[in-house]
Amino acid sequence: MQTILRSKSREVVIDTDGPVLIIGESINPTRRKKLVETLSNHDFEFAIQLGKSQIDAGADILDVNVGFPGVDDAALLPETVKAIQEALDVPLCIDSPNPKAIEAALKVIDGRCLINSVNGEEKSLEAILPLAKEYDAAVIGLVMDDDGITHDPEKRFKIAEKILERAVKLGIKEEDVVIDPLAMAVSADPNACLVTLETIKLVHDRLGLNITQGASNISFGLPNRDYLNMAHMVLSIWNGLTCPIANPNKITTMVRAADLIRAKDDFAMRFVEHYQSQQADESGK
Ligand code: THG
Repeated sequence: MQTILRSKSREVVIDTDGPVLIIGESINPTRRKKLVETLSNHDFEFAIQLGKSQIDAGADILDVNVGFPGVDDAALLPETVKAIQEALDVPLCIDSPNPKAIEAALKVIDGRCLINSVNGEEKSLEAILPLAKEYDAAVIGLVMDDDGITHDPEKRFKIAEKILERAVKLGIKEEDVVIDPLAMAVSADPNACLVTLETIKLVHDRLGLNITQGASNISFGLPNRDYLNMAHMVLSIWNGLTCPIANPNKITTMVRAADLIRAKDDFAMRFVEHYQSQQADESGK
């Protein structure tokens, strides 16, 4: 199954049979005061810089989230999208809980983006899926619904199936639905990661869709978070994760290693290329 995204001049294919692609998470004001300050002043240089450094570190797609308290994201998200796509030639993943902000961003997108996100709530399905259809975008489906978040993988799978059915009914192609199985803190619930891993496997085996996931949710409240995130990420990749939302500075080497081990990187080309590009960056510093 192939989800095809485009920027001004490049096409990026998220392929269930291919290597893992990385959606760079860093254009997100969570714990980035400087991003809040600069975006509030309609100064996009810092956001562009964050995008560029993620591309250099291995990001294939950039998540763009401008959510912070008091923001008018229906105005700021399209403005940010315009500035980023003028400077950088990678497809975008537009990340907002506000359908008005999503629609405003879709209006200015150059190419074909990923909407982040719809979920199984009736209100969300009705607001977001018609936008994906109208503006020819792919869409991430979060497996939660009007009853909240379930801890039963079969129930999470059912929500994924519902989102897919509703999308297909509107004329959205099934390859344009990317499922997020939800990753929760393992410090709060010992089964949290297992539920996510099993959901990934069910969606992969039964629906064959592309699968995304935030990299760092599982490790809240614990030390050595990067290692925990990486262990979870490798197991998720083995079960069918194809496009994590993560910090490429932290996960690209591990992703390349996992791809090589899974025979998705003939003659270790991508693994070695990444190593060499990191060496070049080091000596250039
Ligand atoms: N699923 C989907 N979309 C999502 C998430 C998800 N979007 C938002 C979030 N979760 C993923 N994005 C981020 C962005 C920033 C951070 C975490 C997740 C963050 N960064 C820290 C910082 O910058 O200090 C830590 C960075 C790091 O560990 O490298 O907190 O789950 N569909």
